[in-house]
Amino acid sequence: MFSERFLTKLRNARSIAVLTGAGISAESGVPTFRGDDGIWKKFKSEELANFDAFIQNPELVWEWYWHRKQIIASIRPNPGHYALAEMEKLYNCFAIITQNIDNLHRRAGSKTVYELHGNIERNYCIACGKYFSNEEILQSQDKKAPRCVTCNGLVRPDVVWFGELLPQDAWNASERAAKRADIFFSIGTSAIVYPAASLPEIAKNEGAYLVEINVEATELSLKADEVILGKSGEILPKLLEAITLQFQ
Ligand code: BV8
Ligand code: ZN
Repeated sequence: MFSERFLTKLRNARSIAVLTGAGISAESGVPTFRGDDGIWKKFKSEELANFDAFIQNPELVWEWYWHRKQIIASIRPNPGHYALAEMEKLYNCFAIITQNIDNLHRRAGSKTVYELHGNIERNYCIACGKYFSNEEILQSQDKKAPRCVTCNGLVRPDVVWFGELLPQDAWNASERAAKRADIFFSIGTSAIVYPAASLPEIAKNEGAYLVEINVEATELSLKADEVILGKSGEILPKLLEAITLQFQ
């Protein structure tokens, strides 16, 4: 399944960076954004994942996020998340850079995880910045548009919306990881949302071996050194096995 060239790279790699998108969580039951069952289908991202839409219609945006919070609360990591958590133990320098907000990499045991687009399990007040867990906002009188207990400001999910800057430390750490990677994986992402989608090229420009794992070709496929077509939940356990054999 894996080329000799790739297996040699895996044996000699010192540093690995992995960019993941919605596709790695698809087999856990989390709908992707742009696939046939894509959650953008029902709603247009412009209507929902941006600050103005939130101010104009917090109830509608919250309806969408409660729907996703429910899905994410009911699912578990899949073999792809677990395989990456095991792979991390085999390399000195291993970072997961995720666009996902579902917290599944941490729940699978991955230690170094940079969340570029936030985390749906956290929420904060847009007026005073106070953080709230999902449990805390469930106490809120008005669940449809939860308010801050301290200053009565609107509470929002702690995710990065379109037109918003990514969290500075997560971005800086991800850029550093991409620049020093010997192998850069792009897994389960359509690679069209920037600036996250610029990381594979940043890595490649610094000499990384670029590997894409996806069920179909993407904007990135032509630039990749290795394109492995298939489900990440099936491919990653096989990749872990191949790497483990390399180190025996
Ligand atoms: C910013 C969080 C700047 C919220 C999300 C024109 C050109 C270039 C850029 C722009 C432009 N116009 C606007 C921009 C900027 C914009 C952008 O990139 N837009 C795109 C759509 C063109 N970016 C931004 O706005 C970013 N901020 O640029 O700020 C700035 C500068 C100065 C001052 C102020 C601001 C912020 C972007 C973050 C948006 N937030 N999500 C939420 O989740 O609710 S984006 C959303 O898309 C998710 O985070 C998601 O992760 C991300 C990317 O999608 P994917 O993860 O790739 O998911 P998708 O469904 O697309 O693909 C799934 C893939 O998996 C598919 O390829 C499929 O084949 C594959 N797959 C499916 N099943 C499997 C599988 N693969 C393997 N195994 C399987 N089983
Ligand atoms: Zn407040």
